[in-house]
Parts: sequence; structure tokens; C-alpha cells
Amino acid sequence: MSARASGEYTRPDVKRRLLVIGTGGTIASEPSSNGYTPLRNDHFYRRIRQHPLLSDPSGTSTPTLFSSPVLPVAVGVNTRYPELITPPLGDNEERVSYEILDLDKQMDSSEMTPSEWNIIAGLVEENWTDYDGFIILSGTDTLAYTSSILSFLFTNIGKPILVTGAQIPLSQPRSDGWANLLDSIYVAGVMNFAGIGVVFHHQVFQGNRATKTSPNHFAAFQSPCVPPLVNLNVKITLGGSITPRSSTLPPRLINLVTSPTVLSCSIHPGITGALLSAQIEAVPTCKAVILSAYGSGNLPISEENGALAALEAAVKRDILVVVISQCAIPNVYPLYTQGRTLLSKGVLPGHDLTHEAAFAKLLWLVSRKDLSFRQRQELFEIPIAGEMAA
Ligand code: ASN
Repeated sequence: MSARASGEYTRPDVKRRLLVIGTGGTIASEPSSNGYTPLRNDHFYRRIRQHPLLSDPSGTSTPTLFSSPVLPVAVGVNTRYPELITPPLGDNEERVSYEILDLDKQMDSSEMTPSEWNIIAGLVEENWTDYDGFIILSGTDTLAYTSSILSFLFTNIGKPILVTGAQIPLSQPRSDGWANLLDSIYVAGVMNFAGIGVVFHHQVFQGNRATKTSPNHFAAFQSPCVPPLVNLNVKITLGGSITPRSSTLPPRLINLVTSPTVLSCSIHPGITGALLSAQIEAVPTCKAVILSAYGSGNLPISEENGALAALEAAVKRDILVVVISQCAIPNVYPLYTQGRTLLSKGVLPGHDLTHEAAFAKLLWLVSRKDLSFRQRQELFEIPIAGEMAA
């Protein structure tokens, strides 16, 4: 049972209670002889507990020395660490309480799969009423995939689910993870913000519009087609309207399919229909294909190339085929003969979807057992969670 559910909280100045779900990633990594790796131990919690901006010793009964004992609680296979309380964060001296729940499997985010998303989403759903918001700590490599899938699983929610991480581990000097975590706690705990966001380098991006743009810059994420939702500078400014908190409950959670269903193919000079068919045929469980095509959605269409015929054959086998743009600022619209011909074969336009959002939307659609192929096609063309322009 969480501290909140067991009624352990007493402080009147604690504005909100958050659950921080740790999955590993750089933010939680330690150096090893084989490079940075997230370990399954309490070092990450201890580092946070001793940081004066993230944990106020007067706020909890927990001693703050790095060496003092920690009494984690096993929650199934996962580990929940004792509650931490921030120093006053808001203009009205509000404090935020949070608990870190570390997943059993701490991983570099390149190991992330739909199975882990099912676990994360299940934990959020299970703890929905006990907490005022959720922060998912992830590696940055697949962070935008995680935030994108959460946006489809948790549409129109009344609480925040923020995803954050770091480029340098908390265990190392100059870590950006401190600021990313503090900003996340501030947005989820003090601001009136609901929905799925990526918090990175003092900005909040819409979860299904964000993409990782650099493995080096602290400003590692952008949302190329829409402005950031929040800029956390000296002054906090909003890039548009943000969804306020409400008592809206999350939709009934669906279980994501874990067999390989969504295939991603990149168009490149020299691609042929044979190369595309070989990839599709190699995945018997394939239910959707993302084509990352040139520019506004172009690819070679000559008969001898065979790409169009390969894609048409896939659509006829009830495989959703969608086209997105390889450009850094994506936008698919049928301007050229190539793009128009492609769409005339039943391939669906991905408009300004990022690859991450396209992947998440397709995974969500093929996981919806209640939908026919036709209904999936129709829903793909409609924005479900603000993931693309109408
Ligand atoms: N490889 C790391 C990860 O995605 C990168 C990072 O978190 N900065 O887990």
C-alpha cells in the first residue's frame, strides 16, 4: 500500500503527491567497466534523498545522509522507496511529496518493449487514485516512444503523466537529471497541468509530438510541428493552452500486443518492391507498416521497381500501411505524382506525425481487438490525442 493510501501523510503544506516510476536509463546509471548502466540498487534513491532541492530533511522522518539505511518496500517484483518531500517549491511555499517506485528491470531504454509499456501503464492505472500525478523516468533513446504510447493509452486524463530522463547520469558531475527531475516535480506537483508531457531542459513538450534530436545537447528533445507546452525559464510561459487538472478518469486500459506487429521501413535510393516485400513477409504477425518516405511522402513508383505493388498487396492482406516523412519537420501531403499514386493504393497519410507517434498510434490501433481493419484505417486518419494536425 502506498504511503498515501495508508494515511501516513500529515503535512498541511504538501500540495500534491506524486509517484515516480523508475525504469533505468542514463539518469539512473552508474559507470561500469563496460560503459554506463542502470543498476538495481538504492544508490539512485540515496542521491536524490541527499539533494537539498529535491528532499528536505525537515519534511520527512527519513535521515538524509547518503550512508544511512534505506528501508524499501517490495511491491510485487518492484521496489518502492520511502516518501520524500521537497522544500517549498511554489510561490505559496507549496511542497510536493513523492515516492520512487523502481521497476524490477532497470534498463537502458533501447531495451524498452511494449511489455514494459504494459507494466508502466498498469502501475499508473493501479495507483491512479492514490497519487495526484506520475513521473516516468526513462532513458532518452526511446523516451518519446514511451510518452507517445502513454498518450494513446491515457487519453483526456485529468492528471499529469510526465516522462523525463537525462543526458548525464545523476551519479556524474554536471548531470542535467537534477533539473529535469525538479522541473517534472514542479510541473506535476505545483502547476495546474494534466496530460502526457516530456520534460527536458526546462521545457515541457506534448508527449506525442516530441522527438529526440540530439544525444549530446542537454536540449535533447523538440516537438518539430508544435511549440513546447511550457517554458520553464525565469518566467514560466505557456506555448499554447495547457489542459487543466480535472477529475476525469483514465479510459479502460488496453493491453498492448507484444508480438512484433508494427514494422518500420525506410525508403532510400535503390529501394525496391522486393526489398519491401521481404521485410513484410519476414514478420508473419505484421499488422502495420510505417513507411518513412521522402519529403512530402514520396517514393519510387515505376512498375519495374515494384514498391507500389508490394504495398498494395500488403493493404489487401489487411495490413495498415502508413506513410510518414523522413524530414526533421515532417508533413505528408500529396503534392507530387509519387505521393498521390501511393495514397491511391490505400496507403494512409501520416500528416505531421513523428515516427514515434506513428509507431505508438499503430501499436495502439492493432492492440484494439474491438476494431475491424476498416475501423483502424478510419481511426488512423483522425487525431486521437492531438498527435497530428486535423
Ligand atoms: N542510452 C540511454 C538510454 O536511452 C541514453 C540516455 O538516457 N541519455 O537509456
